[in-house]
Amino acid sequence: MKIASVELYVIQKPLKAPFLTHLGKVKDREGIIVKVTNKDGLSGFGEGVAFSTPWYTEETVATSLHMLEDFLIPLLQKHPIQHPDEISILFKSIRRNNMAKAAIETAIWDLYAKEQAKPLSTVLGGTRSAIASGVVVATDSTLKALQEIERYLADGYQRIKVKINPEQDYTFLSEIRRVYPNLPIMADANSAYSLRDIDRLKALDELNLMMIEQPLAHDDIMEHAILQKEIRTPICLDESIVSFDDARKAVEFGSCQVINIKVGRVGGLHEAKRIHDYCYGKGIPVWCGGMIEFGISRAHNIALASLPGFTIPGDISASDRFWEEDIILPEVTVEEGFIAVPTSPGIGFGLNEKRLKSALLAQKSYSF
Ligand code: OSB
Ligand code: MG
Repeated sequence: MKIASVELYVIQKPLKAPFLTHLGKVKDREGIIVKVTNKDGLSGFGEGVAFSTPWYTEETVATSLHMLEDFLIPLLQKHPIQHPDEISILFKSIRRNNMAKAAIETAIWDLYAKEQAKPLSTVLGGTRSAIASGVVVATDSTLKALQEIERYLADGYQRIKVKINPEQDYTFLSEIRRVYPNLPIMADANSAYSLRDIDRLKALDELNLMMIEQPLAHDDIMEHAILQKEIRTPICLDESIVSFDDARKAVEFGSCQVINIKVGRVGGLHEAKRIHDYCYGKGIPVWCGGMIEFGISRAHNIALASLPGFTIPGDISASDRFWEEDIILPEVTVEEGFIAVPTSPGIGFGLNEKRLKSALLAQKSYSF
C-alpha cells in the first residue's frame, strides 16, 4: 500500500433526540472522519467514535486528535505497510487509545479493500448478504420507551435494547414485557450496578431477557464471573472488553456468555476479527455494538457483522435512527429487519460531501 495523504475532518451534528443513560445525555454528536488516500488517488474512510467527554471510555475527540496527529499518523509516515493487519503491530508501541487507533486502521482497511476491488465484508471473511438489525431505546420514561418501541417494531427492527439502572429496572422492564410478551429484549446497564445489587439483578431473571449487558464496573472481569454464577440471564460484556486478551479471559473465567464487539473500543477491525474468530471457535455468540455513530462507522459495522459468528442482531440501526441526514450516500436503511451488505468495493458507501461540509468544525491534512 502506498499512502499519499491522510485527512482528518472534525464534525458535529445534533441527534434527532437526546440519548439518555445513567451516565449522562448525548445531544450533539462530535466525531472525526479520517480519509486515507493512496498514490493512485483511491481513498478509504474511517471514523473516530470517541465522544466529546470521557463518559463511555477514557478517550475523547480531543485525545483522539492528539493521538492521531502526534503519534499514529507519524508512525504510519515512518513505516510503510503492505497489509492493514500490520497496523495493530505498528500501533502496539502506543498504549490503549483504541478509538484513535481504530479511526485510522478502519480507513486503511477500506482503502485496502478498494485496492483489491472487493467489498470490505469479503476481505474480512464475511459470509452474510444481509445483517439482522436491532435498535436501542435510551430514555428515562416508560411511556416514551413504549412509544419508541412501537415505532421501531413497525420499522422492522428485530430486537430492542433498553438502558437500565437501579432507578429504572424491574418495573420498567416488566411493563415492556407485559406489552410485548415475546419481544427479544436486551438490557444495557453501562456499569450501573455492583455486587451488592445481586438481588436486584436476580429479580430480572423472570423477565426472559436475551441478556444483560455490562452490569458491573467498566473495567471488571472477575466480579462479573461471580455474578454470572448467581443469575440465569446471560451476561454480555461491552466496556470490559478492550482487547483480544480481555475477551479470552472473560470467556475462560465465565464472566459472560455473550460479547458485544465494538471496532472502536478494541482498537480496530483486526482485533475485532480476532475476538470474533476466538468466540466463534468457542461457541460464544457475538454481536456488533454501536456508538451513536455517523455513517462511516456504521458502514464498517455492517461489514464486520457479516462474519459468521455475529449471530445476534446488533446495535446497527438505520442512518435515520439518529440523523435527519447522515454524512454518507446512500444512507443505511433497514428493510424488513435487515440491512443489505454492500457488494461494491470497500465499505460500499460514499461520503456526502455537502453534508460533511455543513457539519465541519475543523480539517487537517498530512502528506506522506
Ligand atoms: O453501551 O452500548 C453502549 C451508545 C454509546 C455508547 C455506548 C453504548 C451506546 C448504545 C447505543 O447503547 C448504540 C447505538 O445504537 O449506536
Ligand atoms: Mg453497552
